[in-house]
Amino acid sequence: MFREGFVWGAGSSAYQIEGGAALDGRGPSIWDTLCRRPGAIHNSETGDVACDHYTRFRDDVDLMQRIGLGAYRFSVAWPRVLPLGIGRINEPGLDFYDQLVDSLLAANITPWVTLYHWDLPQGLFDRGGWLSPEIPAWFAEYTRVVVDRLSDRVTNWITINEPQIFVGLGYREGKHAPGLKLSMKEQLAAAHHVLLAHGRAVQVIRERARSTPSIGWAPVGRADYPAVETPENIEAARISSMSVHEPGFWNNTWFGDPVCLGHYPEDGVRLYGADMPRIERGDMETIFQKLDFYGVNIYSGVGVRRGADGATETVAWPAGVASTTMRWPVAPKSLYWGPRFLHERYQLPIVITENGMANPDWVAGDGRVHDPQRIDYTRAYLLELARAHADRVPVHGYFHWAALDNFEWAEGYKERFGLIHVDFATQKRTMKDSAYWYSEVIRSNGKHLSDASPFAQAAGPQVRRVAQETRQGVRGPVPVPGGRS
Ligand code: GCO
Repeated sequence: MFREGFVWGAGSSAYQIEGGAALDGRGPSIWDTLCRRPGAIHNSETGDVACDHYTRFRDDVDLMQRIGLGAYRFSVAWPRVLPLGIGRINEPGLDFYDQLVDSLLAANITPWVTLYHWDLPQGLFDRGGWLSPEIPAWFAEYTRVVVDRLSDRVTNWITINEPQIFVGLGYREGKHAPGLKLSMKEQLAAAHHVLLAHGRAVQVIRERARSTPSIGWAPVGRADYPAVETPENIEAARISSMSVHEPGFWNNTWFGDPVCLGHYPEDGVRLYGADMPRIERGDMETIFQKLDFYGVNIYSGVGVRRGADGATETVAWPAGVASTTMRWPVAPKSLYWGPRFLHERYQLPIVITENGMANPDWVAGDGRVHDPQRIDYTRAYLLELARAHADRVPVHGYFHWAALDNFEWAEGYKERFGLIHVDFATQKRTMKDSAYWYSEVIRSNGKHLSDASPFAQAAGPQVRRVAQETRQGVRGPVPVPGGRS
């Protein structure tokens, strides 16, 4: 169902889980700053403590091992390693990642390191942040520090997470850090610097890594798919998935084409006209570095068809469509068509670097966390990913978002994405039903997906078996809850 050696993982990012904001010399980031702005974050919540992963990481790695994760994607906090962003190195910050990597390896979990998941050092923001033409050099310096320290053990690297979102929500809509609403010209300049930073980071990793690296990135994936799979609708979806539709960044190609093809997409260049960023000699060569995989974060998608006039039309969602607590419609086909179209265009192996859902999970009276929606969602998406694999799209891995419930940016702690429930008052962790289910998926390399839904009355041997074992206190191949707080 999936290739041999398929990577089964889960993910996180530093600001969302670490906490320890003031510990061991970490510098402030733009997210610390935004969290203090009245009205910016749900309930005025912050990442100051988050999951307290900074001090509890060993326990968290134990839980990941119990799930059976083959890989764990986490990000390094730039301001923990370089408190001002450049210059002085904070050794205790680096030590933390050293220890995290060692614990993962001891648990047989392969670390996948993201270099930038949105927590820009405030000190660099004060010097211009992503608007500064110097930032590719700053990012290269930071990358060098991390690679020099971790690359004897880390081989999987992701440069930048979701440029579309941190530029779009951070510099355009003002909802994410640094909370700005800038002109299109400035937004495009920031985006150009992001692309250059990506390219410089790839160069640094290739030059300095001590073990042969595998390098990718993790943009968000816009997946428009044929609502009904006719050749005309498939073509309409392909065009729509690979177009710059309107000003802004909700597309694949504005960032994807420069990174993977070496030039900006023509439709975008036409659309932006005089707002186009200044492109210095050599810029596009710097941006266009060989990658080993195309990582992509896909949560939802939209069904389209070819309209009567030949243009692509979006098919409206039916009333009451299944959706998550983020109000993102459940659209499993996005995990077939997204990877397929991206592979067609960019000719790289695909790794799903994020997929998952927010759900109103709580610890039930029986001490467990029942999240059948997450199981059903993930199963349906993974079946579509398996279909992509069967149709020869080289899909090399899948990282569920997220390992733990965490700080969901402007939504604070109200949205729960984890396989592991976190009680933020006590920091108690509880593996959700989905975590047990996922461990079976991993163990069977996906074969478990063809069993009917594990929570269904008629076909729920898995959950029933786990429940039985729990009652009898038997430790089967599937880890059972209890005994951990
Ligand atoms: C993202 C983010 C995650 C979010 C997740 C759910 O890359 O958007 O990487 O940090 O928590 O996507 O919104």
